[in-house]
Amino acid sequence: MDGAVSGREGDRAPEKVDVLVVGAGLAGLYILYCLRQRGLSARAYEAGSDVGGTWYWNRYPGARVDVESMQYCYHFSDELTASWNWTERFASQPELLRYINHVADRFDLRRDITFETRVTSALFDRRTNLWTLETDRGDVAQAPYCIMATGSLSTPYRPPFPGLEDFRGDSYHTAMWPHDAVDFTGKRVGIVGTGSTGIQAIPVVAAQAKHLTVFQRTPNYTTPACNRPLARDEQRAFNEHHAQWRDEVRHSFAAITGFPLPTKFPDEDTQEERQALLERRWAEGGMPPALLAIYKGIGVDETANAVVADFVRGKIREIVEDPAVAARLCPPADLPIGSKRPPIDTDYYATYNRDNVTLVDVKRAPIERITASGLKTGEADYDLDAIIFATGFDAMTGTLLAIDIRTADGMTLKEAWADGPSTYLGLMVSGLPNLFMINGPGSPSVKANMIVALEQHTDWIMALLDHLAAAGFDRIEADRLAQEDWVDHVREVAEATLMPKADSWYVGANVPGKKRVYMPYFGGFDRYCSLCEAIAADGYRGFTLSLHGGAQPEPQRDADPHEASAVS
Ligand code: N01
Repeated sequence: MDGAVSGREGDRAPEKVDVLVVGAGLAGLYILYCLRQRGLSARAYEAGSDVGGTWYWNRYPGARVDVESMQYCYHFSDELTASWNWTERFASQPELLRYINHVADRFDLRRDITFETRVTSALFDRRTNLWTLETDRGDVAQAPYCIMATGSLSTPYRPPFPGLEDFRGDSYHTAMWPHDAVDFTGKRVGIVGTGSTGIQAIPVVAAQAKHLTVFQRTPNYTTPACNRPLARDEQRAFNEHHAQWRDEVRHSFAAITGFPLPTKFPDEDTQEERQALLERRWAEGGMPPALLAIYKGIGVDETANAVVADFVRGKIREIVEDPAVAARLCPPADLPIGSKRPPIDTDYYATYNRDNVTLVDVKRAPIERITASGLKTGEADYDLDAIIFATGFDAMTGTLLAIDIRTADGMTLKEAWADGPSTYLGLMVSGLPNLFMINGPGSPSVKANMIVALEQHTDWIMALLDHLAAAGFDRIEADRLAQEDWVDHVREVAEATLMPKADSWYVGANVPGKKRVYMPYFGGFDRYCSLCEAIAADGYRGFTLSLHGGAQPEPQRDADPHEASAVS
């Protein structure tokens, strides 16, 4: 890789830098940019052979973003914004990857990244105040600070169906898609999974394959993306108001704008008014809140939620010609809309009207095994030439826990998270000084526009590094009690909503044995930003700042953090 510098030649001393970064996706690149601006040295490690993270790995047919392209990009530089024109309302994966490469080139970021290298361990020594990273290729690097920019959905999950090694056809996981185009022409293809990924891939694969069999366990609600080409004028108008947009987005619930906020509860409208409004929003399509934020209360009240859920079920029955298939596609009444990640689609339900598409219910008759010629459920054998696993990720914690993160005095992340992830603000873990997470569990992360969220996290960390340097400190640690308060707050916020009801990856239910904890912070991006700002302004309340060794810490805050709860 051009410009990549490796620390791996022979047994030489560890590479020493100011900050270590794990991951060169959208977060890792922005961190490198910010560190460079400050004159701080960095080494980033990236498992892929190039930049891009999610958009590097997820190359499956139909992959595209579901936040409008103009919003789903960096916003730290007006010049950068002006240097790029999106071609579609919702950009496709190839365009997103071109954009990310454009950013890496423009700011010459690759020279701090070691590619095709996976970090295997991270060890903090309190005596030296250094993190030491080791990689699967023998690199060793040290720095006082380490930032995990490892992504929320970066460890693919494939259920351990027996027999995959016997399969004579080709198999794919959507998050490890080959770089060369895959041609399904003339093939009998099976796809397992109808989450956001399956819903995007199914219409595209169906249009190419001889036959597509969809193995669905839980039917999903999806609404029309209404994707379309983006006019230059729209981009120009957006760019002209970029500063204003940045301010608006900071005060928004999910770090996106562009849909009317609800003003009424559903029962404040008549049945006819509700139907007319829902029809209008369905026809306009767009980002998930276009329909999910149509009325107040949809996220917290089952009756309000059912107004939208029933409407979508009605649409499924309207679009899908075979009533038995439509019934199979309708999500059950006890699955609130929005409690699983709400996808948006292009022709998803209509795809089931094609003669070459079959929908198989694997809730009723689960997949038993992969066979030499295809796949076997409790009811039938299916002959297939290719199987696509759109079965998701070990989300939010999987990638961090795959790295052996520990301190020399015996604290390990694995043990700390045995009962589910505990963090302070989704930024740090008590007991692991100077280690930061971007979009970690306990932060808005996957419940917000991820790029706006990663910029906010990175900016907060950069301001903190400036503060530490100016104040003569070199260590920060989250206080245990502040962390406990935060974990309680994250749980209470989620429990006041319908969100934890679904067996979703948000609660880890998709990975057998994973502790059930609602992982993202669902209190709103706006509220979260205000809290982060207030905590920093209050001398980093809930954190202990110190100078290692020598003169002992003048903790900025060592009183019982319950006194001034971080979340008050
Ligand atoms: O993964 P998922 P995904 N037998 O976990 C099924 C982001 N994303 O890759 O629902 C049979 O949602 C599982 O069934 P069930 C987005 O945040 C964004 O689709 O558990 N089926 C489900 O249908 C998204 O939420 C974009 O019953 C099995 C599917 O596999 C996240 O990535 C696009 C099974 C997994 O769905 C993950 O989405 C794509 C089994 N043993 C993704 N195990 C955009 O920006 C699992 N399944 C648009």
